[in-house]
Amino acid sequence: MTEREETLELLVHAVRRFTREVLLPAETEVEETEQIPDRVIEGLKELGLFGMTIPESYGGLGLSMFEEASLVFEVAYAQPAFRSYFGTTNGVGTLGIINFGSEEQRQRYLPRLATGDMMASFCLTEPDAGSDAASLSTRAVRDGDHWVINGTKRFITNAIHAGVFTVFARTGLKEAGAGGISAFLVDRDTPGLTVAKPYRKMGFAGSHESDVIFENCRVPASALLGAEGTGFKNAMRSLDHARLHMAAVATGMCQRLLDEGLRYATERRQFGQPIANFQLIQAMLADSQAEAFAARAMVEKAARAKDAGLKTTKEAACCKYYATEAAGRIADRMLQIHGGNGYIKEYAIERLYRDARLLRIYEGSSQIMQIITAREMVREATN
Ligand code: COS
Repeated sequence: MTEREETLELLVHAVRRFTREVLLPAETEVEETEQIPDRVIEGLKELGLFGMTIPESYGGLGLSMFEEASLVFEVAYAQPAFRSYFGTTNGVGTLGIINFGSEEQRQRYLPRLATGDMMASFCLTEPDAGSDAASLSTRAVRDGDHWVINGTKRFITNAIHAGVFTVFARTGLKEAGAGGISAFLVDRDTPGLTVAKPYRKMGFAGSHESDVIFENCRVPASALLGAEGTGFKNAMRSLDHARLHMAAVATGMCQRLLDEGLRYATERRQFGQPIANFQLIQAMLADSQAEAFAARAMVEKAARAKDAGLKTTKEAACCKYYATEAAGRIADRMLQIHGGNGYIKEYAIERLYRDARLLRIYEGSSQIMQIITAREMVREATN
């Protein structure tokens, strides 16, 4: 085993222990209060999880995709709001700064993001631009050595906590489509930036999503992230990474759902024996185990390919599609195993079932993952 592999093993064990000892016991509290307790946030910071993707030279852990996925499998065993809390800071909210930011921008943000002292959000989605992200209508107009941003962003995770927002806005003509979109780093305290009250949701209690409104929000020319007109492509590159991360989240959740169902099936007795003895229950367990195993194997293989420098747009879309759909099917089967008890709030499965539903929608719906996969297949076949 290399030194790096040994360090990863230690980290995985530390995160597993934290998940079992701190996160799982806090789940009910988070569901009731809709807040992540301070002791949990401190623990996440101590483990360095806000800086998983940030290079060590800026204070982060500098993990490879495989290493990141290995930690995410563990932390996503607990309800997904915990992972969401640091997810945007080492994911879409920060990847753009790491990959396309100037040295000045990196120095300005990354060290604080790596420690969790500052959080980051990613502002792409709009009320009328969801799956069709390139149709966004937020505008940035050049005014001397400033840009003036106007528009509304929707469902922005961690907006109420974020210190910096990566904002996608149209700087070119509408006809320029994706090529007319640029990205900006906007500080939280910039006049003209307003964060609305978080939405009330079906699940994911403790994860906060809000609208972010820009009204004549003036940012300096130095806030432009990457070259003018490259914002959309850069967003897609960040999403390629984030979708693999999200597939790892779904994989962690598959394991948790499976464990909840298996525990219940071995403890619950009907017809004089544990229901796990019945073949129709076993079929649900076996199908779910096979899918959880496949999801993990897919994520690990795609992560290794990404670390080897290969383009993994298709693989990331396949993984996100498969792992999140598997989590949905497993959640449904495990709730079925719980019978009437699965429908009441005393059992974690009721909550996890609602949480799992979002995985197939956010960071690109299953239908968008199918489209990306098929487009890449056609492109490869015809090029
Ligand atoms: N990496 C690099 N470049 C990419 C890319 C990727 N993964 N995906 C697209 N691009 C480039 C394309 O090559 C194209 O550039 P050229 O014009 O130079 O060829 C440009 O970006 C536009 O791409 P495309 O034509 O594929 O854009 P579309 O508008 O057809 O749609 C989808 C692209 C549907 C894939 C995109 O809008 C999408 O991902 N939608 C879902 C958005 C989403 O996930 N939202 C969740 C919230 S954000 S957390």
